[in-house]
Amino acid sequence: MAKEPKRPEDLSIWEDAHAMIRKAKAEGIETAWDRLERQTPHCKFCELGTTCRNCIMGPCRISTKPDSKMNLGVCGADADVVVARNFGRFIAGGSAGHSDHGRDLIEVLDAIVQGDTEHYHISEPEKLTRIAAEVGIATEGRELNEIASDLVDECYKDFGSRRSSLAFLSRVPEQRRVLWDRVGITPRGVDREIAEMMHRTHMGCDNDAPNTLLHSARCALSDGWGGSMIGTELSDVIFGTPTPSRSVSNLGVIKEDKVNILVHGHNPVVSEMILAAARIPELVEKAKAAGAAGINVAGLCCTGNELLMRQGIPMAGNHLMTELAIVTGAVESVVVDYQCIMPSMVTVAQCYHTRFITTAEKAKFTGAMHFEVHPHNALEQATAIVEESIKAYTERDKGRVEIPAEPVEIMTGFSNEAILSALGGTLTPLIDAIKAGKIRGIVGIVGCNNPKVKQDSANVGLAKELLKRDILVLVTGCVTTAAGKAGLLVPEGIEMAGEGLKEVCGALGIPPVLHLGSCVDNSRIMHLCGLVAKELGVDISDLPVGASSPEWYSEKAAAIGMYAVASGVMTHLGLPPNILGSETVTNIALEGLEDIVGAHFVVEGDYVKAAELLDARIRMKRVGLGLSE
Ligand code: SF4
Ligand code: MSK
Repeated sequence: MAKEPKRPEDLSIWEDAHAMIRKAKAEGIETAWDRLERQTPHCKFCELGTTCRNCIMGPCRISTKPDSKMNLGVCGADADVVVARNFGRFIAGGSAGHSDHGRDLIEVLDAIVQGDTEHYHISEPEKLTRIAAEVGIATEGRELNEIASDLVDECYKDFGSRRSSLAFLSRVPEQRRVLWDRVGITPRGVDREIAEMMHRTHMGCDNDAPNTLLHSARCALSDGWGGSMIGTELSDVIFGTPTPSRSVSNLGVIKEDKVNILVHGHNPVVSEMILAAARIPELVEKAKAAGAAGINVAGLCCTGNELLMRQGIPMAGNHLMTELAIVTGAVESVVVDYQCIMPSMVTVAQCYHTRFITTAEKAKFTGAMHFEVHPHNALEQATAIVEESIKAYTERDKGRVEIPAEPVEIMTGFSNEAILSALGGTLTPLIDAIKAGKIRGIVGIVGCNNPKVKQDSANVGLAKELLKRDILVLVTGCVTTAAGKAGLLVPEGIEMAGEGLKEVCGALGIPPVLHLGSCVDNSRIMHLCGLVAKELGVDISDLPVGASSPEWYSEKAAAIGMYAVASGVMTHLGLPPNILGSETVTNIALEGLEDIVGAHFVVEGDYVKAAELLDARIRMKRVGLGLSE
């Protein structure tokens, strides 16, 4: 019997998504959910992580059945080796994504220092000087440009292989640094750890699964405390440190009477310029002359998060809303940089008047319009993109427009600096609230959507479960829009929190779920953990904290999970990585890492059970600190 097609209500918890899935179906447009159905069931070997394509004596499929004749690859690699190598390369891919993003920010700061750009500026001299001092650069009595130049050099050095440890490890508690040294996973250089992972996983190198896994931890640490952290900090220096502000979210932020430009990807370098161009009065006049009421820039995924955090622009949606946003028929252009951009969006855009515009030399899409953006031409290119979007508006088919929701209010902008300022300049009120049990613990819920999970059911469900237990929730990435749409990113959200959390957030006038930014901004959460641990004189693994990625899909999310665990934070994943074909690797991830780095992964698809596991961990850590459960 043919399988019943899934109803939109089974695919997502959101009405705006349901409406657009129906519209897409009616208009013959396919989405990720349709393609997932056709890809299911997936290859079992790949799901278990036991396929290897690392040389052409293969490809090999390693059977996990004990009596199989196929339990070794041609070279003799067994399931443990193959799974560990595949997982290592997966983590290296994620670390490379975040860190190459970080490098792009160094290049922009370098262009500012060299006078090679008129479009970007140092907008936070105080932060630049502060982080320069933090990494050991002399700042007293020096010109800002000299300090910036030295900071650029320091950051570039973090990518190379001349160092024994990264500059921002000064933010890591001493106990943890000693542990990393003892285990041999102190990250030395971002590019070095990534390149070494590729080397180790070449045929005939690291054929000891636990050893390969340790290097994946080192590789991920170079992302979390290196590439990502540089990305976050330099973005703040160039575009401003986020401060709390209000905005709105869901597909209702797309405006029927405006030229709608959606920015998508991760890096603020392009999207900030698009926003600047959209505010140029002559371009606004051009849009009006074309019959629109103005120009509306809204965000998707993490570049949206970057602009939301700093500029308060509205958020149209997260990962699984990206195709659906175009289906509204009211999007003039989707302007992308890189990462998490489904190639299918080119096709969806072609079904409408929508321009799909790429901007990065390293992320071109066949069939897209390409306006390459560099520091020296950024505003000119952004202006041309906005002009193209205005032209697209004149081609919009008004009969196909459907905007399915009213926007929901959200609050954003909780950088660590903003959190400290809300607390009166010191962590003491937060620590006191933790000690008193009003905030029993803190969990970062981060990451993506995955069509294998009903969209945002677990992202929102887990957040609500934790709030009830007086656990403060921090969000980044695509969980942001989920939490926002669920009403958790406004101060009124405290009604869904337990009494203690309600009291603390109510007194501060903040939401019970705080938005800390984009995927690279998970480094803010790591930094915050470091600050709290140092203040208490303990290791990060002693803190009543946890991490979770309930609906993750990407290599980058795995890298985030790995650096969280290696930093001492137990991390929940809603779906397993492709490692289950090796008992050794699975056992190390789920248990063994606890003995090595003081934290481990848990995999649990049921968000209520996941909340219980995180809660149990928090209880254990509280008792360890001599606090009430
Ligand atoms: Fe097969 Fe070994 Fe080559 Fe992998 S490295 S494809 S297991 S022969
Ligand atoms: S965009 S990595 S889908 S969070 Fe950062 Fe969202 Fe996950 Fe991409």
